[in-house]
Amino acid sequence: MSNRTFTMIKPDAVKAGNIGNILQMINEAGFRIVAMKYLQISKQQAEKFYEVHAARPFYGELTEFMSSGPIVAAILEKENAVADFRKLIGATNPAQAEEGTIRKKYAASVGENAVHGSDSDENAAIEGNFYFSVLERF
Ligand code: FUP
Repeated sequence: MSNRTFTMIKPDAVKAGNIGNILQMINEAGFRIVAMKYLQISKQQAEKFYEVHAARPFYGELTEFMSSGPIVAAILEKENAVADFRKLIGATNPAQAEEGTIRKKYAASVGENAVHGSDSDENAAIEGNFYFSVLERF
Protein backbone atom coordinates (compact mmCIF):
# COMPACT_ATOMS: atom_id res chain seq x y z
CA MET A 1 0.00 0.00 0.00
CA SER A 2 1.41 3.34 -1.05
CA ASN A 3 0.70 6.64 0.69
CA ARG A 4 0.43 8.79 -2.42
CA THR A 5 -2.25 9.53 -4.96
CA PHE A 6 -2.62 11.85 -7.92
CA THR A 7 -5.44 14.33 -8.57
CA MET A 8 -6.55 16.93 -11.08
CA ILE A 9 -9.04 19.71 -10.47
CA LYS A 10 -10.73 19.57 -13.88
CA PRO A 11 -11.59 22.47 -16.25
CA ASP A 12 -15.25 22.65 -15.12
CA ALA A 13 -14.31 23.18 -11.46
CA VAL A 14 -11.58 25.68 -12.37
CA LYS A 15 -14.03 27.67 -14.53
CA ALA A 16 -16.62 27.64 -11.76
CA GLY A 17 -14.09 29.19 -9.36
CA ASN A 18 -13.85 26.15 -7.10
CA ILE A 19 -10.08 25.60 -6.89
CA GLY A 20 -9.93 27.09 -3.39
CA ASN A 21 -12.97 25.23 -2.08
CA ILE A 22 -11.71 21.89 -3.38
CA LEU A 23 -8.17 22.41 -2.05
CA GLN A 24 -9.68 23.25 1.33
CA MET A 25 -11.64 19.97 1.36
CA ILE A 26 -8.48 18.08 0.39
CA ASN A 27 -6.54 19.84 3.12
CA GLU A 28 -9.20 19.27 5.79
CA ALA A 29 -9.32 15.57 4.88
CA GLY A 30 -5.68 15.33 5.94
CA PHE A 31 -3.83 15.16 2.63
CA ARG A 32 -0.43 16.83 2.30
CA ILE A 33 0.53 18.42 -1.02
CA VAL A 34 3.69 16.80 -2.40
CA ALA A 35 3.59 18.52 -5.83
CA MET A 36 1.23 20.94 -7.55
CA LYS A 37 0.87 22.90 -10.81
CA TYR A 38 -1.69 24.97 -12.70
CA LEU A 39 -1.56 24.31 -16.43
CA GLN A 40 -3.52 23.53 -19.59
CA ILE A 41 -2.79 20.28 -21.44
CA SER A 42 -3.12 19.78 -25.20
CA LYS A 43 -5.59 17.34 -26.79
CA GLN A 44 -2.63 15.05 -27.58
CA GLN A 45 -1.43 15.13 -23.96
CA ALA A 46 -4.96 14.36 -22.73
CA GLU A 47 -5.12 11.42 -25.17
CA LYS A 48 -1.84 10.12 -23.78
CA PHE A 49 -2.96 10.56 -20.15
CA TYR A 50 -6.26 8.74 -20.77
CA GLU A 51 -4.78 6.11 -23.11
CA VAL A 52 -6.37 3.29 -21.04
CA HIS A 53 -9.79 4.65 -22.07
CA ALA A 54 -8.93 4.90 -25.81
CA ALA A 55 -11.49 2.27 -26.83
CA ARG A 56 -14.31 3.77 -24.73
CA PRO A 57 -17.10 5.73 -26.48
CA PHE A 58 -16.48 8.82 -24.31
CA TYR A 59 -12.72 9.05 -25.11
CA GLY A 60 -13.07 11.89 -27.65
CA GLU A 61 -15.35 13.94 -25.44
CA LEU A 62 -13.22 13.29 -22.35
CA THR A 63 -9.94 14.35 -23.96
CA GLU A 64 -11.60 17.38 -25.60
CA PHE A 65 -12.95 18.45 -22.21
CA MET A 66 -9.71 17.85 -20.29
CA SER A 67 -7.78 20.01 -22.76
CA SER A 68 -10.45 22.75 -22.90
CA GLY A 69 -9.04 24.92 -20.09
CA PRO A 70 -6.57 25.05 -17.24
CA ILE A 71 -6.44 22.37 -14.56
CA VAL A 72 -4.68 21.95 -11.23
CA ALA A 73 -2.58 18.76 -11.08
CA ALA A 74 -1.24 17.52 -7.76
CA ILE A 75 0.37 14.61 -5.95
CA LEU A 76 -1.14 14.09 -2.49
CA GLU A 77 0.15 12.20 0.52
CA LYS A 78 -1.73 10.52 3.34
CA GLU A 79 -1.91 7.05 4.81
CA ASN A 80 -4.08 4.90 2.49
CA ALA A 81 -4.10 7.81 0.00
CA VAL A 82 -5.67 6.16 -3.06
CA ALA A 83 -8.69 4.65 -1.30
CA ASP A 84 -9.24 7.58 1.06
CA PHE A 85 -9.09 10.10 -1.79
CA ARG A 86 -11.59 8.05 -3.87
CA LYS A 87 -13.90 8.21 -0.84
CA LEU A 88 -13.45 11.98 -0.57
CA ILE A 89 -14.23 12.62 -4.26
CA GLY A 90 -17.25 10.29 -4.46
CA ALA A 91 -18.70 8.27 -7.35
CA THR A 92 -17.75 9.06 -10.98
CA ASN A 93 -21.37 10.05 -11.60
CA PRO A 94 -22.14 12.95 -9.23
CA ALA A 95 -25.79 11.87 -9.09
CA GLN A 96 -24.55 8.76 -7.25
CA ALA A 97 -21.93 10.54 -5.15
CA GLU A 98 -22.44 10.56 -1.39
CA GLU A 99 -23.28 13.71 0.57
CA GLY A 100 -20.19 15.61 1.62
CA THR A 101 -18.02 14.40 -1.27
CA ILE A 102 -16.28 16.77 -3.67
CA ARG A 103 -18.23 15.52 -6.69
CA LYS A 104 -21.55 15.77 -4.84
CA LYS A 105 -20.76 19.42 -4.09
CA TYR A 106 -19.04 20.57 -7.24
CA ALA A 107 -19.58 18.17 -10.17
CA ALA A 108 -22.30 18.64 -12.77
CA SER A 109 -22.21 15.38 -14.76
CA VAL A 110 -20.35 12.11 -15.29
CA GLY A 111 -18.27 13.76 -18.03
CA GLU A 112 -17.59 17.02 -16.22
CA ASN A 113 -17.04 15.71 -12.74
CA ALA A 114 -14.79 18.32 -11.12
CA VAL A 115 -11.90 16.12 -9.98
CA HIS A 116 -9.78 13.12 -10.88
CA GLY A 117 -8.44 10.61 -8.39
CA SER A 118 -6.14 7.69 -9.19
CA ASP A 119 -7.77 4.26 -8.94
CA SER A 120 -4.67 2.28 -7.84
CA ASP A 121 -1.19 2.76 -6.41
CA GLU A 122 0.26 1.76 -9.77
CA ASN A 123 -1.78 4.37 -11.67
CA ALA A 124 -1.05 7.01 -9.02
CA ALA A 125 2.66 6.58 -9.74
CA ILE A 126 2.18 6.58 -13.53
CA GLU A 127 -0.08 9.65 -13.42
CA GLY A 128 2.17 11.59 -11.04
CA ASN A 129 5.14 10.85 -13.30
CA PHE A 130 3.19 12.20 -16.29
CA TYR A 131 3.12 15.68 -14.72
CA PHE A 132 6.01 15.95 -12.26
CA SER A 133 9.75 15.40 -12.21
CA VAL A 134 11.48 14.32 -8.98
CA LEU A 135 12.70 17.92 -8.56
CA GLU A 136 9.09 19.14 -8.35
CA ARG A 137 8.14 16.97 -5.34
CA PHE A 138 8.54 18.09 -1.75
P1 FUP B 1 -13.06 7.91 -12.23
O1 FUP B 1 -11.96 6.97 -11.90
O2 FUP B 1 -14.12 8.02 -11.15
O3 FUP B 1 -12.56 9.27 -12.68
O4 FUP B 1 -13.84 7.29 -13.46
P2 FUP B 1 -13.34 6.46 -14.74
O5 FUP B 1 -11.88 6.09 -14.64
O6 FUP B 1 -14.33 5.38 -14.96
O7 FUP B 1 -13.52 7.53 -15.90
C1 FUP B 1 -12.53 8.49 -16.18
C2 FUP B 1 -13.21 9.70 -16.71
O8 FUP B 1 -13.90 9.38 -17.91
C3 FUP B 1 -14.26 10.28 -15.80
F1 FUP B 1 -13.75 11.10 -14.87
C4 FUP B 1 -15.18 11.00 -16.76
C5 FUP B 1 -15.08 10.17 -18.01
N1 FUP B 1 -16.27 9.30 -18.20
C6 FUP B 1 -17.24 9.73 -19.05
O9 FUP B 1 -17.14 10.82 -19.62
N2 FUP B 1 -18.33 8.92 -19.25
C7 FUP B 1 -18.46 7.71 -18.63
O10 FUP B 1 -19.47 7.03 -18.84
C8 FUP B 1 -17.44 7.30 -17.74
C9 FUP B 1 -16.37 8.11 -17.55
